[in-house]
Amino acid sequence: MKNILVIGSTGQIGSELTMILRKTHPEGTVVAGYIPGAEPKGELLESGPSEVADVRNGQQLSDIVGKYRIDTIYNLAALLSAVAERKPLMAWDIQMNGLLNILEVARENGCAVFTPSSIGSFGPSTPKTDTPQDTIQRPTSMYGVTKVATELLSDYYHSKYGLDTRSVRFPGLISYTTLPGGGTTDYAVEIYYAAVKGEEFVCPIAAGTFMDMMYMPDALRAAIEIMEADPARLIHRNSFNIASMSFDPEILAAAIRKEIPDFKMRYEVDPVREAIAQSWPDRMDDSCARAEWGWAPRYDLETMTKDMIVNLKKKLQP
Ligand code: AKB
Repeated sequence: MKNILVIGSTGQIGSELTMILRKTHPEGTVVAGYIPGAEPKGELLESGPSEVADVRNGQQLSDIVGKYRIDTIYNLAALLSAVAERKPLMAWDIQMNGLLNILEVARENGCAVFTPSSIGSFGPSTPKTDTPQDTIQRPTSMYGVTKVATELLSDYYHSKYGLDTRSVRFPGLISYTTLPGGGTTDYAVEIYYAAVKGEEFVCPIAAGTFMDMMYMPDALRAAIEIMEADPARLIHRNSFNIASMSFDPEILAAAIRKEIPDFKMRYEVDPVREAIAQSWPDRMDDSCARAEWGWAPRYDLETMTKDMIVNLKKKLQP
């Protein structure tokens, strides 16, 4: 990786990934791709070039790839699961037509492509615990449908054209930098903001509903390490299960109470998000990622919670 285009650079993952790539690849150029209305600001804007990169505009992507001699594309453009249920056609347009544009531009220019998949690519007929790498994928949400299709299309471009496509199935991602927008797992971020502000948290996910989750530093490392992995070792490509922790709202609240003992939570379950969460695995088996490219998480619930609270206290102080 030398010259990299991050599409969706101002989102929850992109805003942090772009900055890390700029620091770790000082010899190259890391272009922050964004859509109008979500312009980069501050350090993200000042530390390198940025360009409007709408995945629905193939010519625009082709121009950026040519201008900066891009060799690697991180495609982080997506409507998350709860929003995709409200806007299924737009989700399809961004996730599928957008991906096709990216893969075509990558094919013409020899770029490697990372397009994340998700725990959302699984469905109610998938084994819920120790979800295998290769298993039933029959999701019932539009987000999940696009994620399975993303995996298949990315693998197709690899086998048909030799394109270097690789990716991971992200769990719910937790960070203190940029808020997620419209996912089923967002509660696991919002709960920390409420706790640090001293507010009661109203939880949209039911007690007893487990999902895989991951702290953002581990997720960013995974996104970089999979793209730098020795291709000769990769049996799989799109996409690898990666896991680090699994909890329900009760376990998360208990972990927060170890740091903030008077934290309070009550439930107002959102039926849309709860139904999606119920259809996802409780915990994935990530042994293929461990064996094929050395994946290992560094954070667990306790260390993540301590770090989230310390950093949110700094961020939210008046
Ligand atoms: C969502 O909740 O939609 C995402 C995901 C798990 O892919 N965070």
